[in-house]
Amino acid sequence: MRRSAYFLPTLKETPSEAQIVSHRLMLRAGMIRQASAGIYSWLPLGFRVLKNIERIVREEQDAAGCQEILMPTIQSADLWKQSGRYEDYGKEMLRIEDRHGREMLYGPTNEELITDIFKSAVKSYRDLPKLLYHIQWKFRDEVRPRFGIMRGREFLMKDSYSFDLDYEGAKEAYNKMFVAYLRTFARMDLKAIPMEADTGPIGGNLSHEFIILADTGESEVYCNRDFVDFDVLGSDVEYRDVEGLATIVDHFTSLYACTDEKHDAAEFERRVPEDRRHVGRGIEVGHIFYFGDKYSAPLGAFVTKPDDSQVAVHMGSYGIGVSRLAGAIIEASHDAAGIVWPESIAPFKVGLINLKAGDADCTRVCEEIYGQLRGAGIEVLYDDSEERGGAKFAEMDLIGLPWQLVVGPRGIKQGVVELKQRRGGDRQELSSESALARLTA
Ligand code: P5A
Repeated sequence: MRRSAYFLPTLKETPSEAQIVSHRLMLRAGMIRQASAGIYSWLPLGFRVLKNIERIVREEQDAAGCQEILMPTIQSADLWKQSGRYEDYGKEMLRIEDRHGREMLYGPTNEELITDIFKSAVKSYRDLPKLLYHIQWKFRDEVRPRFGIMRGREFLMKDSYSFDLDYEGAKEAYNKMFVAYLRTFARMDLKAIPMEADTGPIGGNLSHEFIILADTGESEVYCNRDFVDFDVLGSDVEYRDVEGLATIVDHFTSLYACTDEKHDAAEFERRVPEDRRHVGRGIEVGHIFYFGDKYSAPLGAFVTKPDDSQVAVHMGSYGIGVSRLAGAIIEASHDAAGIVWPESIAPFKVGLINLKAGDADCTRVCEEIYGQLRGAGIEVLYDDSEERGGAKFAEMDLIGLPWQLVVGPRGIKQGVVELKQRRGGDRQELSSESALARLTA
């Protein structure tokens, strides 16, 4: 992509309405624009990031055997009346009336709808287990939308739902998602700690929030520091290996980690040695629930068992805040100059800077490199604009691409270009061939 053609409305000034660094940087880097309170448009740079987050989430869900579907954003109120949540959800639910006077709503979550879909198709234990997910916009009329897309009213969620014959089956599904979540966040260079949590309006009695430690987070957390040392990407997970999954989950759940609602000061002191205790704040990027027959019983999702009796299926639901993750990753990875994207999430891998756009040699070398990078399938943002060098450097640092390749007249005379790594700031002068080899390796 050529910078001169790209829709990248970066801001020089720090927007005064933004209270936390990720919100400020997302606005300054031209990733999002507010449409109304808690509702945002995603501009090209931000949209690429959102798609990359989605891709990783999707790959890990698919690997765990979860099948993708797509449910609508607008739902009928009927199912919600059957589950009893139409009233319970209160003002957080956006209620809509259609032209025929029918009560509709903009879905804040999909337990009711998926249970209805499942019920119409599955009647026997033979068709279990099932794991389904979708990635869809949700609406919650939050009292205090804030921090940009972190706590929005409209936000993108990945939500999965599991259906099993009994508690043991449901716990296996829970463990699968637990491990898939550890892997998903690790691939984004995030350390997300599973913490025992309250279930709120979703319900049930077994639940973990996946939380990234950050001072700007909205959750208050208490945990054992030993979480920091576990490598979940070290080996591939075999999702059919029920024992193997349980071992990983047991390792995590044996360590103390709770959100404030579940925190018990006496137990914290008993279970965690003083030098391992961590008390702080964090950002909730995922939340998983087991709630048994809370929805299947009232909505009539029963299956026949081998002995021909009927049982309401055991269900769980598993959410990831896809749009919130864009902000969470920035909170976890930035410096004074701007965003520092992990490679897996970066909107482009390389920023190619032409230091003197009017110079024939600089432009020739840049065009050559640009063509070669694109030919090698590398995503590159080529700053071919007439701006000053200083402004180009500042903007590249702000938008946080992992690599910067700088081409200037002085270097060209010596046959070199400069390759800078955004994280850590390492710079190296080398031939354009060597730079290409590094980037395509
Ligand atoms: C689980 C999937 C649920 O809704 N039902 C389907 C369950 N869980 S949850 O914890 O309420 O939400 C799941 C994740 O969505 C993100 N999230 C938000 N992101 C941005 N703005 C919001 N207002 C918002 N509310 C929830 C969180 O990451 C949460 O873990």
